[in-house]
Amino acid sequence: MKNKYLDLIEKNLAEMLPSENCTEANVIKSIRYSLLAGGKRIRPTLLLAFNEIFGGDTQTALPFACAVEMIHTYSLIHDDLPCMDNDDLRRGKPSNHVVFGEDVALLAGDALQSLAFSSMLSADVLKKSGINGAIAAGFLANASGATGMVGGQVIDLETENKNPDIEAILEMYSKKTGALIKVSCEMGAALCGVYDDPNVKTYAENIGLAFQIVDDILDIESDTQTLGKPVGSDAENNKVNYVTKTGISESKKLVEKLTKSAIDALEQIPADTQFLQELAEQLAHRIK
Ligand code: GRG
Repeated sequence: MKNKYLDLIEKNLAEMLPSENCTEANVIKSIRYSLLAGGKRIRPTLLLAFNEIFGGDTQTALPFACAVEMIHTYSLIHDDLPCMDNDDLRRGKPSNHVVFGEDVALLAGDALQSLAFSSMLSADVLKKSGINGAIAAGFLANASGATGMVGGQVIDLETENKNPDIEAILEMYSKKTGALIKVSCEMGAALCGVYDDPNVKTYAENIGLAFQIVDDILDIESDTQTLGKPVGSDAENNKVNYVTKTGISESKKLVEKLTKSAIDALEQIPADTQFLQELAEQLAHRIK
């Protein structure tokens, strides 16, 4: 299935970056290097697809979709730093800190986070999105912070060299990876005034968990060239994950179960959800 939103996302991400024609050009080059390095653009796609099924306007939703991708890219830049996973390859290119140095990479991540929020909360954007836009931005702030994505990363760091049980691993996944995926779906709906829809929540939570388990499987079964990032990094960092704990076959079974639950939830939404159904299947069976 072709991602019908991909070109729009790429074009808008490029347009939202500040010009390099200034004294702080180096950090903007560093941001551009990672933000425009490809990537599957899953999170902005989810946001735009949910926005569409609830009757939203894609142009109005685009700054929000790009903001989620900015937060995701900042998390990848920081995740690769020597103080975190210390990975030197990302999206098929040397990691940001390898090219720009740790100091600029750290600041590029910080600046991406600010840019995400200024992109959603500018007067022009809020004039179109109204209160729903401000609410969606608030959702993203919560999901990416200490009780969401960053919190999940902290739990992940603290479980190195430990043996967390399956429940603890899944809780960590639901924050580290799941929070941003879930909020992408919720923001798309919220921009249309749809908050707390149980079917959106079920779809989002299930594909979020499945996404991280597939990531763990690929870390074992795939290779660096296909993934564009190093494989085997969990084993190298002495991290137990769902796959090392339960095995590949059990993990694949859980991915299928989660994907089915996600699709069942979508079927409860009275709209054309075919794209999102196919996306869930595609993510479960992705090769990168
Ligand atoms: C504040 C110093 C500091 C660090 C924070 C927040 C954080 C570091 C890390 C977030 C945790 C994280 C990076 C989780 C990984 C989630 C994941 C599976 C990422 C890969 O996503 P894809 O496959 O990547 O969508 P592409 O490249 O396709 O966008």
